[in-house]
Amino acid sequence: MNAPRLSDATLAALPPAIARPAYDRAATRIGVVHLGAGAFHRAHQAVYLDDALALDPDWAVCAVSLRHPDLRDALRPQDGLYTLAILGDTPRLRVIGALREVLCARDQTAAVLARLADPAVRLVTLTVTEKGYCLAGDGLDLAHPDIAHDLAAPDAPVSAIGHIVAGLARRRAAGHAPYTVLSCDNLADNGTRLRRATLDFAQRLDPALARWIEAEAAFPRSMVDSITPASDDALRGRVAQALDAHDAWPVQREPYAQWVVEDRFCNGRPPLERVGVTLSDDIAGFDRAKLRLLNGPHSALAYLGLLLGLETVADAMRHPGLARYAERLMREDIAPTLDAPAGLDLDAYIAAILERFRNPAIAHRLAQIAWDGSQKLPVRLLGTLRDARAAGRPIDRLCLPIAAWMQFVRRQAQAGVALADPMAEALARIGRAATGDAQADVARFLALAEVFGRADAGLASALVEAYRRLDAGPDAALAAAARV
Ligand code: CS2
Repeated sequence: MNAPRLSDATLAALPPAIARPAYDRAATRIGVVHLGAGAFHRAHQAVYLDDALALDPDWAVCAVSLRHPDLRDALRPQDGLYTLAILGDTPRLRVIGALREVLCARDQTAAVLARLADPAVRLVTLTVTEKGYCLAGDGLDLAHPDIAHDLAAPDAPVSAIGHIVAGLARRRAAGHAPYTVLSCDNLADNGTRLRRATLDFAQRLDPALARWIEAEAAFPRSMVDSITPASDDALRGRVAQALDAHDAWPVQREPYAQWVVEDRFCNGRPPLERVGVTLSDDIAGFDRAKLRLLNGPHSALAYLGLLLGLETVADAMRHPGLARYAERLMREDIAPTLDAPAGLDLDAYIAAILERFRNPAIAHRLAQIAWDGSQKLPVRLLGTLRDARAAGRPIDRLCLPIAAWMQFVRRQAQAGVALADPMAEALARIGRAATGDAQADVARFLALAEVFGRADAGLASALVEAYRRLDAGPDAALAAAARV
């Protein structure tokens, strides 16, 4: 009770076991604007940049939430400081100082655009999740309401793309160099797709601006990895006790963290290679391996685990049938679709991921991973499924998590529970209409071209079979899949 608030003024008084910034915060300058200031950014990129600030003071972060003021309001009284709990065998707590400014774009548009225009800012990073890119096919979804809004009102943007272009337009007008735009989301070819979307937007606005961006700006691709469960009461309690100070919004993650970045920056960069970031040319190999072998099985565990009444990833890995299924899926169905980049041993990579999933020190809720299935399944599982079919391999095991997602949607919709998904409305309609007639239910889902593209009869019948099996009982369905 009445514990002091974590802030610059109280930092020195924290117990010695709490790690803290190894540099003078006041001497740092904001060189990075981050769009999408969620827990993942604060547990991952901000931590690398916190290390980088001890080597070069030019890369402090202005973290921007696009919509919600909560983070700004929580961190403002804390001077942007927050605690990261690293949860492995021995939990460690560390106060991160990299965020020198936290803004909410919705009510601070002018401040955000001024920051983006500031020549001291040389890097814009993003974690806005799959849906934040407003993509349709290979390019930008011009019909997306946020994009339509930003094209009509480019000086009052709401989307990430609208902000990126508004900032670049201001810099060009002022004769400043552009910034590098670095996507840190779980999307294959994230930088390439972001570049395409940015150019599509700029082209509609001003073709000369688009040409300038195309020639001068850089959009490196990156792969990010660290399991970051949402902050919960257990974390807040742990942090309050250890700090003897109040932190309104700590974050948590596992000890493992990886960041692989394509070394294509247009306006300088932080000393990333000195703080554990891998700079690589073969980013596609890494990002495909991670999306398919970690995120794919994660989503599979989520939908199948929820149907089994389980709560966390560690619980799912304690369910013998589900754990066995996940491992077979990874080794026999997913790994054969990958060309491992030099230096990546797929067997060891799979073993390490399974070990991370089993981590008993974190409670990673399956319900969190189940969000946004319509956006996640195409990048995580449907590409693997397509490749497996093209190679003539069996697809029964791969169809199970897709059918489990359909069953999950059906169950939520029929229980009247709102889905966290940008396609929630369409999904709820499909879920409510489901009757248990597998053929008809699956056909309604497959009609979602945004998710499935053009699904053919072969895929449909494999999914119908998986859907039917799950209806008869997820345990039996898993046992059958593990036997195939
Ligand atoms: C998870 C990811 O929530 C999810 O969908 O699959 O956030 C996953 O934990 C990270 O990508 C790990 O790097």
